[in-house]
Amino acid sequence: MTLPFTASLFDALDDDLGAGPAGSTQLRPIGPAVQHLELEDGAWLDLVPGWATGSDALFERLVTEVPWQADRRTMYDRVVEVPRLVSSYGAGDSLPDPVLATARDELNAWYSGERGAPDEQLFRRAGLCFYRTGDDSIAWHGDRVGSALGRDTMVGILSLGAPRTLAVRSRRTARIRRFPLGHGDLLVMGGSCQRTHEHAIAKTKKAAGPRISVQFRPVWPD
Ligand SMILES: O=C(O)CCC(=O)C(=O)O
Repeated sequence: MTLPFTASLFDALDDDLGAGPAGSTQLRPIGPAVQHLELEDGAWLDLVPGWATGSDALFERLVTEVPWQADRRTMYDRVVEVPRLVSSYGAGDSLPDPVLATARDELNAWYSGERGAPDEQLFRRAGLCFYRTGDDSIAWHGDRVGSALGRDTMVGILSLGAPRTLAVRSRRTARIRRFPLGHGDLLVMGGSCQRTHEHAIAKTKKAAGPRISVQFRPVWPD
């Protein structure tokens, strides 16, 4: 797959941040860098800007090696085409790159240790989404488990490639908060977020290069 993506376009930005050797992804310790934000009604977000550094090569491997497929999902009782590509990995599946397994393990170590997250909320599945241009997007939604099963759950998102804005909207107050996610940024949605809030990546007319979102989720019963 050929993309308008220049290697080292983003990693050059890491230089000032003391990143590791060129070409190897490093994950910063979450604790000293995490910004915690309480939203309405028991929802919260954690943000770690620049969590993964040196990720250009990882991005390129994912673009070319992941078996991307068209995305469809049920929204408002209809199955609709979602303009982006996806790939899913269940519990026990190997992830498409060892860096992603390390990322999942580091997230689980932090959230089970420092934050005392129960085992059932730890990350065991992963979904990858590929936004090819600013025309690719996902409409407002809460993740099915949180919305349909009425459970608190965590969803961890590692954003790679071109920056895109993830918007989070309270279902009760309609307040919208916008989080620009850049190359290597981590955002974790937790508490009631999937039930009491919705999130979306809107289309953008600003030139947007390709972006991959890696989402880590727990496993819940259907
Ligand atoms: O692209 C993102 O970071 C968010 C994706 C998302 O909300 C979803 O696939 O459910």
